Amino acid sequence: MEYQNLTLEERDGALRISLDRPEVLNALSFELLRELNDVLTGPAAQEGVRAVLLTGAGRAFSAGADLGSTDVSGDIRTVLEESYHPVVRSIAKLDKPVIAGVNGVAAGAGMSLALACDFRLLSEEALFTVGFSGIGLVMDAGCSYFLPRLVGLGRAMELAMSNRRVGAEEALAIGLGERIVAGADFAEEAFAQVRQLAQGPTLGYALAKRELRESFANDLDLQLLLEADSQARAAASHDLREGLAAFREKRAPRFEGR
Ligand code: LHQ
Repeated sequence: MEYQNLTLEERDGALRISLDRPEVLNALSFELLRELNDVLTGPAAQEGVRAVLLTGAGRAFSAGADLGSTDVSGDIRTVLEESYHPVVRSIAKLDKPVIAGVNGVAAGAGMSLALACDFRLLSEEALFTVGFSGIGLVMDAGCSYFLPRLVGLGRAMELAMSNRRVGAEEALAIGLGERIVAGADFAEEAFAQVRQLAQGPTLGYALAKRELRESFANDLDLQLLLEADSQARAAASHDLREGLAAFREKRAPRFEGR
């Protein structure tokens, strides 16, 4: 399928999805969101793809909802349920790492999208702003779910109410991002790191993703059961056998993701 608002590149088992409307800082139109969900449930879900990088073309990650085409005083519930929620759910459900490459500003629902990913690589130009309060809206598209889980309740409150801009260094310090990728070519360096991840034990990553994502809703007993179930599946994997063989033979493992 041809995409008008995204650029895809698949290399070494990793898929890079670039939001590609740089003239409006990759603002999220309905069409872009439809295409993004199509990729997340189609090409990204293929077995040969073992890690996904979501990033932005040009100088922004995403400036959030396309204020040119989104009627924010219209039926916003339906807009969210039909256009935004499928994308957030697809990222959570994808059984492989989905990494945000935050190359520039991530505002409003653009920030929500970055927070919905499994973790975030930051360029030195990364800039987060909750955005919503600047125009009289509230957090949506998962922001109020992920933000306090990442930075804690008090910081989430402060960021939501101040609407201030958080740069890469502070983002790293407070847990909005996990790694700064320095250097001139962020797009290539971040992709290289995600391609490295694509060589890992993908089934194990998928199980870990589920363990961690569900841990906030589970009590200790449920979480211990989930861990035991996950470990039983990991223990039956080809990659465990390969990992043990590589350890015995004192060589690097060649994981196949199964
Ligand atoms: C834009 C946008 C944009 C369209 C820049 N849309 N064109 C609401 C409704 C429904 C469901 C889902 O969720 C939501 C929540 C939201 O996401 S509401 C939107 C939240 N985002 C914002 O409030 C950010 C709005 N943008 C800005 O404040 C600035 O553009 C930032 C701080 C991101 C960047 O500033 P600058 O670097 O100075 O760039 P710029 O403002 O000059 O923008 C460049 C172009 O991009 C410009 O177009 P132009 O034709 O003048 O060159 C902007 O109009 C356009 N653009 N954001 N969200």
